[in-house]
Amino acid sequence: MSSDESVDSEDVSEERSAVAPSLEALGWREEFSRAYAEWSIAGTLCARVLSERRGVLFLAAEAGELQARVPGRILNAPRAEQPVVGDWVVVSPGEGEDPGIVEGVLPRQTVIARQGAGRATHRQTIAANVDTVFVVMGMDGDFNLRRLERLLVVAWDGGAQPVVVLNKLDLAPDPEGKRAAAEAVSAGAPVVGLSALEGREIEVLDPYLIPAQTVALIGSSGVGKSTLINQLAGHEVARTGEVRERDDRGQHTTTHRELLRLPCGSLLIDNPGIREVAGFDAAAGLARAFNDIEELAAGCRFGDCTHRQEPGCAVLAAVEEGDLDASRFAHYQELEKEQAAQRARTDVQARSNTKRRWKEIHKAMRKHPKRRWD
Ligand SMILES: Nc1nc2c(ncn2[C@@H]2O[C@H](COP(=O)(O)OP(=O)(O)O)[C@@H](O)[C@H]2O)c(=O)[nH]1
Ligand SMILES: [Mg+2]
Ligand SMILES: [Zn+2]
Repeated sequence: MSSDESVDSEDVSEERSAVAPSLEALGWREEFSRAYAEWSIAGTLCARVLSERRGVLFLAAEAGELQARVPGRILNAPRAEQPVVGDWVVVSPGEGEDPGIVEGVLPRQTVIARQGAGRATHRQTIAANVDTVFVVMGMDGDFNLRRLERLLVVAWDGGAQPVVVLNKLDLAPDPEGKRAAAEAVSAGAPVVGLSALEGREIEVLDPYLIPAQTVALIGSSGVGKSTLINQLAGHEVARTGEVRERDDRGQHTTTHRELLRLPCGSLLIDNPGIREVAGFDAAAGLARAFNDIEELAAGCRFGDCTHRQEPGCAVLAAVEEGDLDASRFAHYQELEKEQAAQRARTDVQARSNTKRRWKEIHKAMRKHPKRRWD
């Protein structure tokens, strides 16, 4: 990253904090008011998380932007309880320039979650309070219907409404064909095509860019999420391209915001953590993303039909007759298997947690033999 670019992002943040938006403009809702009313810590305020770096949050509040530290009590809590971009947090502000202290996270309306990396069994929330998810995919070599299905499962599972954004229209030899193919697997989610780089057809997003509503962009690296955000913002607010994103990690990017407010008042989340969304346990999202198959399954002769070889299977019949695409069905089965495996791993982990807790209790009992535990 060249030095003038980092200056650029400084300028942007200053501009933004000069005009402090109301909490409503930042996405505040009635539900948060109700949750906050239960907090009895005097002198606290509510703020929205713009980004998070090593236990320090960059926040937007009614009085402007501020920073706050996440205390050990919260850092040591289960991962799902830790603040992420888009969250609303309760903060005790610091004196003068000192960062504030995060007291807690208000209950989330929606989430974008993925399964933890490697053998981790916990779900990792990567963004919160998202109304709309732009599922971004390139119409170039990146175009992949199976990946699209997977991303739609993730979007729906967290409670947000997905919109499929097919980018790189300028590189697509057959954009209408791509669009039709995407529509066939999108289970009712709108599908739009545009070129973020050229700004072509960008206005197709207007209906989804609503003031005070939050849009998160998900999709593989390189599909043009940051380019799209810059195009919508009208100037460079997000870093684009592989090389610079890698630079990002090595440098002090304290002014980098993942949640941005567009001139139209809509809120956008460009989170590097949302790039890869792998292996998950997302039953609700799976059912929604493949509602065509779930509907067919209602017509199977047996209630517990696995759609493999049972007589009277309506799903297999649909594949046979060409009403259901065989590769879509195969992918559905694959995701279902993945999910069952994930659930089994989670169960094992839950059992060992219980065992560990009891061990600790027994140890404590030995230490305090006179204490009553009933
Ligand atoms: N041809 C073309 N290239 C694009 C388009 N949108 C983005 N790109 C390029 O794709 C690369 C990755 O874009 P970036 O926005 O960083 O992707 P991200 O990883 O999803 O944030 C960059 O080189 C962009 O210039 C587009 O609509 N058309
Ligand atoms: Mg990017
Ligand atoms: Zn069946």
